[in-house]
Amino acid sequence: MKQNWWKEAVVYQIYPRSFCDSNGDGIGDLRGIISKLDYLKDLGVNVIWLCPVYKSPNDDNGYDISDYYDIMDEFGTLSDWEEMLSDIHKRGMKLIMDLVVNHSSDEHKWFKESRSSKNNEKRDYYIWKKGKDGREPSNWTSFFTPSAWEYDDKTGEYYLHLFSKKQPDLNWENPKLREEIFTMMKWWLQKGIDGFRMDVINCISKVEGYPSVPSQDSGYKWGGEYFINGPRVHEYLQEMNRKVLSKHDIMTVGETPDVNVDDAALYTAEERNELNMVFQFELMGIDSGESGKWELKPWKLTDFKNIIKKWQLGLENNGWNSLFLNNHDQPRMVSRFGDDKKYRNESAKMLGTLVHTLQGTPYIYQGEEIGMTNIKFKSIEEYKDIETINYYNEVLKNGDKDVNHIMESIYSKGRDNARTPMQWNDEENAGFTFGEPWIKVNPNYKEINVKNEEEDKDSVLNYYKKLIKLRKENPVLIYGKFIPVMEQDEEVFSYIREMGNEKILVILNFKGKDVDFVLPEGIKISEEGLLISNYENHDEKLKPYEARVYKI
Ligand code: ISL
Ligand code: CA
Repeated sequence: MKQNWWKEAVVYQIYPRSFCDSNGDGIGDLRGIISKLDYLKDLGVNVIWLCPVYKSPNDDNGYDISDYYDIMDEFGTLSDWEEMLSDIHKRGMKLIMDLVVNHSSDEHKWFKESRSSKNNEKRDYYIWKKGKDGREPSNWTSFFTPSAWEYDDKTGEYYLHLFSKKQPDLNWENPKLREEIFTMMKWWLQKGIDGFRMDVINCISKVEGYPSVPSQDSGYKWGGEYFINGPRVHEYLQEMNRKVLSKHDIMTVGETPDVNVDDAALYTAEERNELNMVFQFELMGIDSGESGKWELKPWKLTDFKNIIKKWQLGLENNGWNSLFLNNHDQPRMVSRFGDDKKYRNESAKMLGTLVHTLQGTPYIYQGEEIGMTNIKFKSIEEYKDIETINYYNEVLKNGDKDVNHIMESIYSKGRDNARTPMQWNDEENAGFTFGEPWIKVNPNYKEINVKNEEEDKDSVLNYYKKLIKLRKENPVLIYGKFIPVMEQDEEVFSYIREMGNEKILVILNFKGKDVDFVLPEGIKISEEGLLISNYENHDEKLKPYEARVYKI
């Protein structure tokens, strides 16, 4: 298998608004990040993925960009950004920026021109359509709002927005718009960045005419079949690669909701000259019901294992996997897939062991490395995320659920779970800010914080440092073949990683109780072969959430 630096890297995702506030306005910023680069270097990460820091009205916390060439006021200045990049490079780390080009903010100058008149030269930078019978051009729902179309009475037409109405979709059919995007990407690459994470990049091509989803009623319907992995998406990405990406030794990861393994191979197979890897959300959907993430559904370990096996084998020699169980849109993994009460320490370590012993590039989301957990705010007023607030208001308006039911979904799946401030120490506001934080700090910061965990040899943090080091020292964990074992076991996830005559066996107990496990025949384990574990001593049984990694 071809070796690349981005296959061997461990990536750390920073959500800047919640990472570290340097000036007391309660909002994280670039100078705050600069002050924590030694912490990241010491953790052992190689690449930082920085969520959007461009100018934005923050309708969707920076995923609504009003100027791609400047830094959001709350985060600092372009010279702060340049100092941060140089400090990152000085420490031998790399920086990838978040590229949000499926849509811009409605406050972007392009949109202001586009909406000003039908014959403005930038009209077709966005997607405008007449209504039909006094209604939206099609019955698509958006990710965040009932309709994906917003009426603009200035010119009497609707514009498309797959997300909030302040996030109008850019029209990738327009070659002039594509050139504008490529020019902007080159400008950032000239500044020395090391790649991009590309926001919902598989949504940029829509089916001609934006047709309605066939339906008997007048309600809004999910139209993903008309804009996910659309007709020209690969053409656009190959053009982007030819004109921009191929000229640099960079890393690219596409965020591609709803892709399956076969689609993913089309985006990431090396000879396709598109992207290096994608984020898939099949695993992230395992506990969602038919109607989507807010419908809570129990999950089975065998389903969890089968999804991972499918992606490990599906992209072997045919692309590359990204590996994550957390990000700024997902609940905290220890609360979702582990136990954030009795066995928080053990289950956070066990889940971290999974992510760092599979084939692919591991992504650590800020706070995951200290076992941060979900949050339960007392009232909806304390929630900040537009997706959550829109959901709450929509469901309340439709009256089909009571408030407690709605709050249960928000506690379990709301994105603010991942956006409470990073917990640095046990001082006020967890050392995140000396001002009033933009969102409440999780009250468990008193015991869950970087300072405590740096001083505790058995902390999640110190385990993560060992995990990252283990991966560096064992290329078989990066490049080795994935071979599942004990596949039908509903309690234990176990697999072998093999490369040449190197063999490593991983055993993970996903349950909060002692479980038996029977090794496949022919496999012998020994204490001297043990590479890492979240328990000191090892019996025949596995202890609650016990993880073991053996050389065999
Ligand atoms: O958030 C989700 C589920 O709760 C996802 O559906 C998510 O909205 C989708 O994967 C797209 O996410 C990306 O684009 C959004 C932005 O809100 C997310 O933060 C970003 O990760 C629009 O830019
Ligand atoms: Ca600040």
